[in-house]
Amino acid sequence: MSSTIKGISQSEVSYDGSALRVAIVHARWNKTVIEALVAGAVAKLKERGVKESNIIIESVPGSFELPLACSKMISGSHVQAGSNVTDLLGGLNFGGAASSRASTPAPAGTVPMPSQPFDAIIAIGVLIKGETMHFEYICDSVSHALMKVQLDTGVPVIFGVLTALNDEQALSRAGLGTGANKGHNHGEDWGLAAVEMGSHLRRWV
Ligand code: DLZ
Repeated sequence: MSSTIKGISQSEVSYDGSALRVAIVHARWNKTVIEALVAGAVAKLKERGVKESNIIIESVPGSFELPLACSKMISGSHVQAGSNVTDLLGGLNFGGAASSRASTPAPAGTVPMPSQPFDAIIAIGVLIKGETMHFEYICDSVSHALMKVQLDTGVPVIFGVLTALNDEQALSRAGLGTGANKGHNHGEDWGLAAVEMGSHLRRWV
């Protein structure tokens, strides 16, 4: 029996992601936790049928950069991945689950080909409180800005930003805690939320 009433109830509908195109934008701060969260999100996207070639992963330095990156990726998603975005990272390990990284800039003069816009975008960051007010300012501005991006663009932005008071909280929310605090990988929930919201959006427009 569960010891808490918290948490999402599973949808009665098993949403089909096979026609969806989903972007993941992740920050690079707190790499161990980020890797687990991105891997969890990718695993659930694939489980729901999203094609590997339709999962575009991009990175930015820190969580503060997530809103602009989401905004630009959404507005640029009418051009093919690889033609207008550059992978800022490379090198993170998503346990073999990594999908298309937009890593190859198009040759100069190439006319971008139209492609399917994103049905949803998952913004993943891990903010861990330090000694100053930095944490509060970034948590507040990033959450408001990500909400603004989704309302302004009409594309679901899944809020994958952990706002943890310490390392242990962050680790257990990625399923990386120890013993009874192992926790649950919230990245999996974000992958499912992206498929559900992307599917809704196709019905609602
Ligand atoms: C500067 C900073 C600090 C102190 N902590 C974090 C953090 O815990 N998580 C995170 O994603 N980013 C952090 N950053 C970086 C900022 O988000 C941002 O990248 C820089 O201030 C540059 O704009």
